[in-house]
Amino acid sequence: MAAQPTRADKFSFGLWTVGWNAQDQFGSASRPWLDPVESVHKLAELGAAHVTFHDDDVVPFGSDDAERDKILARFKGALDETGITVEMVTTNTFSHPIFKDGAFTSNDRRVRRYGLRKVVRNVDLAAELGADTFVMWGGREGAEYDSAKDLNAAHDRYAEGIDTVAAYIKEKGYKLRIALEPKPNEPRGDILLPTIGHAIALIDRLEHADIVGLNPEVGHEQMAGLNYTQGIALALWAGKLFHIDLNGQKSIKYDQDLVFGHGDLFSAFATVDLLENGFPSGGPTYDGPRHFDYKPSRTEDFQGVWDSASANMATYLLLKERAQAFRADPEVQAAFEESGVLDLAKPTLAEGETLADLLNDRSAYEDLDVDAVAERGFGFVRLNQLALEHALGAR
Ligand code: ASC
Ligand code: MN
Ligand code: MN
Ligand code: MN
Repeated sequence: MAAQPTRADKFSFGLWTVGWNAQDQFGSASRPWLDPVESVHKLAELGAAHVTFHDDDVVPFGSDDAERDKILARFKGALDETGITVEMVTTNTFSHPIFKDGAFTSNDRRVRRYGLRKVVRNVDLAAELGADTFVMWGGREGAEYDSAKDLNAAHDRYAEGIDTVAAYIKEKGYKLRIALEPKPNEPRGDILLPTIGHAIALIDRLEHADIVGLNPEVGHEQMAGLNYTQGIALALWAGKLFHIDLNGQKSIKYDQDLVFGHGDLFSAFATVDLLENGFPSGGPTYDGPRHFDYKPSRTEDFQGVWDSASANMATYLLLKERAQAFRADPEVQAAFEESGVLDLAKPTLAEGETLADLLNDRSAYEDLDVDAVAERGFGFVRLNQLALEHALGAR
């Protein structure tokens, strides 16, 4: 049995996750619309600390100002009653047909200007609700055909859009930071900024890069065949891991948005190990919310929806307990030592040593017995088996 989640665990859910009515490409909704106010109450009861949402998840697209104010007042009431806070807000720039060719990178300038207005309006709401992070998932920023986009101009417009919003955040004095969410494809044939690495490359060229980072999603990286833990490690190293979207995915296929751990479980263990325990030799750590972006499967009724919400938290807590036992095991520490895992933190050149010194060090090259050094076994398989036995609760 997993421990009961508490607010201290910082679990967070998108309202679009539990609220998804399960309409997909091939079939109509299998569940009725779920009132966000009900979701806030239910998630509070289950042990979550925060919720997140797209503007349209709470206020239907096209609502006038009076209607919007009324809906938001009721929503804030639910937050006050439960103590649930909004830690992240994001903008839906993908559902309405106006965004069929993207928002910031649509070939139609009217759409780009409209998209920017929709995003900025939502930045004000995010700040008003006290959120720390403003996510941008550019799901429609892309193309099906290589001839359809001037890709140089598209990256210019993407950067222009992000920088314009970042400048606005600074000008207003909001504490918000922007987090870009990469995804390789779906709903577009190919999406711009398909991976964590691509997004970091663009961020590095922004004028306001200091407040722009990442919100990597487990399944999105795995759809590209990539290792999620390695990806968020790069983001941490670069000081850009602002937020995370946890879920499950089974290999390279459509975006499954399964419960966390219901995809590649051993990879999820590595992710929790990094998030909870940090790198083996120290370094930057992640302190933000543990945010789930999953979809309760279309087969589920509301009981299944709430069971799946709890399953995300239970799995996370079980893996956390297992990962802590893994690191605390003296055998594991010895195996780290033996495998050179801890040695990697040592700079290759000694303190004060220059490349010229290295070039003069005959023991490093001319006199090195390369065959003898090559004989070393690293013991990674044994180390991995220790991790697996801890993950399975066998140790
Ligand atoms: C987001 C986000 C996603 C998408 C998706 C919409 O804001 O993080 O991955 O929207 O959940 O269905
Ligand atoms: Mn997804
Ligand atoms: Mn996501
Ligand atoms: Mn998603």
